Formats: sequence, C-alpha cells, structure tokens
Amino acid sequence: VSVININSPFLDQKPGTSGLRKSTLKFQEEHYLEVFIEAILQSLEDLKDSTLVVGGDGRYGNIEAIEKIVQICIAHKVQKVIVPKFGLLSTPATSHLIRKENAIGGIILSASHNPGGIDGDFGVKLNISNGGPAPEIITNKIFKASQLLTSYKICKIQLPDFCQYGTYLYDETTLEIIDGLTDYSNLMEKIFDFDQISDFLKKDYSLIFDAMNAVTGPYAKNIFVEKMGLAPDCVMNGNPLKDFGGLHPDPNLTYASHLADLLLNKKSYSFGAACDGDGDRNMILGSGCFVNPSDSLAVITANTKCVPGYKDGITGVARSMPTSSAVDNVARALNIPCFETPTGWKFFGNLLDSNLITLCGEESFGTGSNHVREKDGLWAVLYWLQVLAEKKCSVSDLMHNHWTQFGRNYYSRHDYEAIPSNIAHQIFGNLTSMLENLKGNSFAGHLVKVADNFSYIDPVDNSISENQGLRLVLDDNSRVIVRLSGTGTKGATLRLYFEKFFDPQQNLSLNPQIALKPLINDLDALLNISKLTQMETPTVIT
Ligand code: VG1
Ligand code: CO
Repeated sequence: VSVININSPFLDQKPGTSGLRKSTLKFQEEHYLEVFIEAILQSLEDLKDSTLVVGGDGRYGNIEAIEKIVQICIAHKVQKVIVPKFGLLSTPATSHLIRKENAIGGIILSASHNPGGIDGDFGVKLNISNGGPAPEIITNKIFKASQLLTSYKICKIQLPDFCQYGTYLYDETTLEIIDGLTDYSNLMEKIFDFDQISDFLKKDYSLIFDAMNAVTGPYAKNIFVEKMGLAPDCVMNGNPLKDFGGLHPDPNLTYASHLADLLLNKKSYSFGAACDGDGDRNMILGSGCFVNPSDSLAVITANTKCVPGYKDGITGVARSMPTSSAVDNVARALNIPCFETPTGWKFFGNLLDSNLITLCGEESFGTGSNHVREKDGLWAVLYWLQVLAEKKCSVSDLMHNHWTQFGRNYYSRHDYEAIPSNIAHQIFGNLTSMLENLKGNSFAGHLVKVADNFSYIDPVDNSISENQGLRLVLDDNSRVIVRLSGTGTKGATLRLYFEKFFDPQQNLSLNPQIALKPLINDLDALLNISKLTQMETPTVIT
C-alpha cells in the first residue's frame, strides 16, 4: 500500500444534482479521481465488513477509473468489491445490485446524459446502502473531506482485465467480477409479464429502442431479443462505445432527433423509446406522438392495474417541483398522497424507504418505482409496453383518453445550455430580486399567487433543502419555474419550465408551445432572456 502525497488539495469537487461531473480531461488530471474516491471512502463507515459495487456506463476512462477505485478499495481494506464484466453497469442496475448484495453503497462512473469521449464529460456518483443517490448530508461531507485531502492510499497491484467472471483475493479484499445483466433482467421479469409484451409486439405493433451507443444496449438486447424473441434490429445503437459514437446520449427531441424523425415524421414504428448514457432516463414516443415525461408519470400512475408488479395498488406518488401537476390529478382521483420534492432523485429515497410512495418521477425524462432507488429507463419502457399490450391501443389514443379523463397539463421546458455563467446568474438574480413585487401583480393575464424560491422539508427526516428553484404560481394554477442546472460542466445552463392546465372541455390537441405562449412571452418580457443570451430559441425544447 502506498500513500501518495499531493501538492495542494482540490477545492472544486462539489457534487451537483447527481454526483461530481467534470470534463473528461479534468478527471484525467493526476490524482483528481483518486482524491475524490478517497473522500468518498472516508465518508463511509465499517469498510472492513462491507461490500461496494463499482461500475459505469462505459464512457471514455471507465475501465481505468474502475481499476484505480479497486486499488484504493484494497488499500482501505474494503471487504468485497463487486465489478460487472467489462465494467458496464447501468445506474438502475447498480441500485438493484447494491440492494441485492446488501452493499454499503456503489460508485457509478458516469456523467449520465452528458456527452462522453476525451472531449466530453466524466462523472462519479455515489449511491448509499438503500441503493439511492447519496443525500446532501453525505455529499457535503465528501466535499469538505476532498478540500482537506493532501494524500490518498492506493495499492498499485496488477488486476485482471474485467472481461471474464471470477473471484480474486487481494490482501483483505475480495474482488468479484460478475454478470451485470441477469440480475436486472430477472428483476424486470418479476415486475412485468414478458409473454404478454412479446405477443403484443410480435402481432403488428412494431418497436424500436435507441440505446444511443450507451449502457442500455446489452440490457435491451437481453430483454427484447434473447428473452422476448424479437428481431435484433429492434435495438439501434446497441453497442456501448467510449464516445457514444459521437452522440449526445440525452433522450430528448433534440439529441435523439433520428429516433424522433422515425416516429414523428416517418411514422415507421408503433412505439419508440430511448435511454440516456447511464440508463436511468427514458423518452417515450408513439407513431406521430411524443409523450411528455410529466404526462408519462401520470399515465404510469393511472394504469397500475395493467402491470403485474403493481396490481395490489400503490401507496402514493411523488414528483419533483418543476414536473407538471399531471400526476397530482391522478393521485387525487385515486385518493393517494402526492409529494412535491426538489429536483434530483436523492429526494425520493426517504419517501420510498418509508413506503410513503410507490412511484415517482421528474420532468427530465426520469420515472421509477420502489423496485430500486434510481430512476429506471428500461423499466419505464417496459411499463409503457405492458399498458399498451393490456389496452391494445396506440400511444396517441392512450394519451387522448388520459387527457379526456383527467384534463391536460400543457407543459414545456426550455433549456439554454452552456451560456456564459454571468448571464445565467444575472437572469436568475434579476428574477430573485423581483419576486416580492411580483406577488399580486398580473402575469400572462392572471394574478401571481405565489412567487418564491422553493424550499423543502423532508417529511421523513425533517432535513431542509433551500434554494431549489424560483417559481411563479398564477391564480389559475399555471406555473413558471426558473432553475440553474446542477449537472452541466461548461458555463451555466438555464432551465425555464412552463405549465398550464386545460380541463377536458377545453382544446386538448394544441401544440404546447402555442398553449403556453402567453407564459413564455411574458417571462421573456420580464427577464429579457432572448436578448441577454443572444439566442432566439432555446438549445433544447421539451
Ligand atoms: C438534471 C435534471 C434532474 C435530474 C438530474 C440527473 O439536473 O433536471 O431532474 O435528476 O439531471 O439526471 P439539473 O440540475 O441539470 O437540472 V441524470 O440522468 O444526470 O442522473
Ligand atoms: Co442518467
């Protein structure tokens, strides 16, 4: 075991919405990754009796990082380290493995939906023993520790390549190289009726799944091709590549434009879906129909009876604050509680652990349930397929029937990505200082009922999280929300969220950009966003 000294501590290892995310080059800097791992291990207790899961989404630097982490774990006498073959493990599969193996936690090497490769991004996420992302108390502790570290311990021993299964003993640490796929697909098989889905898909209901050259390719092939017996070409971009083949593995209409074109313009398939780099996000498309992720959560909640894993009912639901209230309408009808949390999956952990909720989701293409403690892209895809197989209808019919029953929450998110930090902070600061005066004033033809910076008290441990996003709520319950992203690595990303409810008697077939126009225009008039950013349109519109 060597103790490596470094000249001056790193002061910038503050985890964001979901782990520490930096450019790949930053993570290639000498000692940078090692120090962060040392800080993580110092934040965990009882390493000597513990199991740790380590895997990643296969992006540039994945295997090298896993090697270093295993060597640092050996130096810290971690009892057992579990690594998947080829180092590939999706975020939801990691969450499941942590729970199944009673591990103390897991380290996921991923910058999720950010591009990969030497010019892209890299990241490290820590999940704790419940399988979910580490809460702020722990990430703050890690950040503090990282700023003080001037050395770390490592055992620079030759490790096997991670291409074969096996068990190895190094000093007091056991290294297990396992199959990262089977446990996860078995879990899916317990929740869903694979036969019903595959029969449906073989009878004239065509599927295309886009893995975006990222981690879900092998999982999707295992489930759709090997288990369900569908033709291999139902999975596109199915081989994980270090740079995702140049794709930006963020499943939305801008970055998954090829898939969007196949479904929305060419109408070549009945159903299309995509996942992000680490497999926790999902986009759902039908022929000629895009499903807004907020609506997806509402549809999932309204249709639990179609899915074997949830037939016995659900205890409650939760959504992040910027997610539309579509799911609230369903929860009210089902007479179950609906919680509103800050952005980021870590806020769902306590609610799931205490069985206050069964399902949860975010507007950012994330949906999940109590089967793991992460959002789960393939789970959402299978859920949708099961509902469609049970109802035998198209995605657009399902959406229309849903809106006819519950009304439609027109919703859109506008992202201004990687704009100059000072501009983003200026816009955010301007709105912050206007909040007090906006209350009672008119906005988009309505009175402003609430104008505040969202803060959250966790109902389980009473911890408080402040400054979680600026919001205006109007007297018709329309909402406008402004946040700064906590996952970007270049400049700053400004997110604007717009929501307006139409009841079933109103027009349910508008383009959301038209339905929301008064809100969009008035926010721009208030904050001068297009002028200050010098952008006529946002980078991404969802
Ligand atoms: C974004 C999303 C948020 C999500 C987070 C992590 O955060 O808005 O809803 O939980 O990414 O997703 P932000 O701070 O950039 O808005 V992932 O797929 O990166 O783990
Ligand atoms: Co992700």
